[in-house]
Amino acid sequence: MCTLSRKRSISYLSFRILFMEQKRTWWKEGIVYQIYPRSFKDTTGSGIGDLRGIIEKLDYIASLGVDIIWLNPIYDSPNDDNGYDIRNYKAIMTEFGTMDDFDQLLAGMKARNLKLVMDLVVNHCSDEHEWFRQARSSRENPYRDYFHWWPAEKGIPPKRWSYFDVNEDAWQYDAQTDAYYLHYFAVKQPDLKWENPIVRQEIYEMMHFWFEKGVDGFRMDVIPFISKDTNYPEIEAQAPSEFIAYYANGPKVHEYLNELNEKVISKYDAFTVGEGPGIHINQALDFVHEDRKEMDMFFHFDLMSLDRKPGEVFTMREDRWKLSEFKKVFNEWDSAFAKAGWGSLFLANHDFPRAVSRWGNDSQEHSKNSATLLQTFLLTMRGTPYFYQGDEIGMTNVCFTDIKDYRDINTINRYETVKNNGGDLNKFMDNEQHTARENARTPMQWDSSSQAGFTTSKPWIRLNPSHKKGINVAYQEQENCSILSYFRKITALRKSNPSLVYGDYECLNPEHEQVYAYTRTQEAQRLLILLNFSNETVHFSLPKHINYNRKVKLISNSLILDEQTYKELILSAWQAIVYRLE
Ligand code: TEU
Repeated sequence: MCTLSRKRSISYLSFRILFMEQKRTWWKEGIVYQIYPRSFKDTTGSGIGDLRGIIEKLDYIASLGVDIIWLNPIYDSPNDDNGYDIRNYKAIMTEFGTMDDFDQLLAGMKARNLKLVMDLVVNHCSDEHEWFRQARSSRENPYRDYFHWWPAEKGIPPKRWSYFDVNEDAWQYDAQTDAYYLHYFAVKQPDLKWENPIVRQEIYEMMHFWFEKGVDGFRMDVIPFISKDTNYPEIEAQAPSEFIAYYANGPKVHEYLNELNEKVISKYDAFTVGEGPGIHINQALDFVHEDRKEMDMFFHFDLMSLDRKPGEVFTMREDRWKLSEFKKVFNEWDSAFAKAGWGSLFLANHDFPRAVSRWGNDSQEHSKNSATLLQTFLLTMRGTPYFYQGDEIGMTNVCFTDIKDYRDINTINRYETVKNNGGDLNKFMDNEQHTARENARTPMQWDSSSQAGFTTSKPWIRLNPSHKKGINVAYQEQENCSILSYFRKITALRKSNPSLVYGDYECLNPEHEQVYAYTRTQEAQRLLILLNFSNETVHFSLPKHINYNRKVKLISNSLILDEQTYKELILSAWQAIVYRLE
C-alpha cells in the first residue's frame, strides 16, 4: 500500500514538473496503428476487407499496446483511388459494410480505450459526387463554383502537373460545358474550391457529423493543397517536386486551416494530423505552432523522398540512401519542434513500400532484427509514432513483376504514360518493385493458410507469399522471440518511460554510416539508444561527454555481446538496444 502511494506521488510530482515544460496531451503520448480496411480482414467472403473484420480484430489491436487507430477512407466511393475519391462523405462504402457496423466499431473501440482518427479527403472528391454531377451539367448550375473551371474560350490553361493522370495534366477538358476542370490527382478526383465559402461550410458540417458520432480526430489528406490562386497564373515549375511545393503554398492555406480549427476542431477534444507533401521545414511551425491554432502535427515528406531521384516522386535514385542522410532528416525535424509544435514519426504507410524492405533488410537473415530495430527507432524518438498494419509482424514488399497484378491507379496510369511515350517498360517495372504502393496494400497476414486468414475467397489483390514463411500473426503469437512479441514489449517500454515521449533528443553521431546513437533525457532520467543499421558487427565508441556509472539494459532485439566495456560497444547486425544510464 505504502509503496504504491509513494510511487504515485513521485510520478505526480514529475508530471507536474513536466506539465510546466510541455503541454501533455493524449495524442502526443499515443501510439498510432494505421488500418487500410480493404486489406485488413474480410468477413463476408468478398475478397475485400470490411468493418466487421476490424471489429473482429479489436482485441488483437488493443493487445499491441497502441492507442489510436487511423482508418484509411471508408466512405462511399467508386474506388478509382481506393476510397480517396469520395462520392458521399456521410455514407459507408458498401464493400466495407454499413453505418451500423461503423457505430459498432466505434463502440468496440471506446470499450477498449482506443481512439479513432478518420481520413479527411477534402482537397478533392469523386466526379461521381452529387456536387460534381451538378457542377458539370451547366455553367449556371449552383454547384458550378464548388470546383475549379477554366473556360475553353480562354485557350489552353496554364500547365498544372497531376499525380495520377496518364498525360500528367491536371486540367481535364469536359465537353458538356466546354471547359476544363482541375484535378491534382486522377481525372475522377476533381479539386474542391475552398475559395467558395459554401464549400467550406459543407466540409465543416460534415466534420461535425463524424465528431458527433464520437470520432477523435482526422488525418487530413494533402491538406496544404486546398488553397489555390484562382487566377491560375502561369508558373515556372518543371519537376513534380516544384509543382508540389507550389500546390502546398496557396495564398490562403493558413486562413482556411485556422477557420477549420475555429469552427470545428476547437469544439472537441480532437486532434488533427495533416499529410504535408510540399511543406518545407522552414514553414513547419506555421502549420503546427500551438498559438496558430491550425493543425496539431503533420507528416513531412523529407524522409519519403530520401531514396528518390531529386525532384521526382516515384523514381528511385541510383545509389542507396545513407544513414547520415537519414539522421539528418530526423535531427532537423526534431529540432524544428523542440520548443513548439509536435512531430509525427513514420517509416511507412499505404502509399509507400514496406518499412523493413525500405529502411531495413528484408532478407531471411536480417529481416527479424531489422524489423524490430525500426520498431525500436520509432518508439524511442520524440514525436507521435505511426505504425502501418503488418509492421508489427515485419511484413515485406511483395515486388510484383507483372502489370496485371497491380490494382493501383498510380502504377497502372504511369505504366500507360511510359508506354504512350515509348519509354522503357522494363525499367519502369523494375522501379515499381521498390516504390509501388501495392507493396503496402497486400492483405494482412493472419496465418499461414492459403489466403493467409484474410479471406475465404480470392483476395482483391494478390497475397504476399511470405505468410507461409513465418510472417503471419498466428505463428508469431506462439513464438517467444517473434517480431510481434518484441513489438508488444517495446510499446510497453514507451508507455512506462515518459522520457521517451517528452524527453530531449540528442543525436550522438550524425556522421556515422552504420550506427544511429542518441539519448532521450528528461529530468534525472537519461536513456541511451543504439541502433546498428548495417549487416555487419560494428565496434562503436560513445562520445566523450556521455558519462555514467552504470548502464541498465531495458530492451535489446538480440543477445548483447559480452565484450562490451564502459564506452566501447559491440553491436551485432541490426541490433537495437535501449539502456538507462545511471
Ligand atoms: O497522398 C498524397 C501524396 O502525396 C501521395 O500521392 C504520394 O506522393 C503518393 O501516393 C506516392 O505514391 C494522398 C493519399 O495518401 C493517397 O493514398 C491518395 O492517393 C492521394 O492523397 C489522393 O487522395
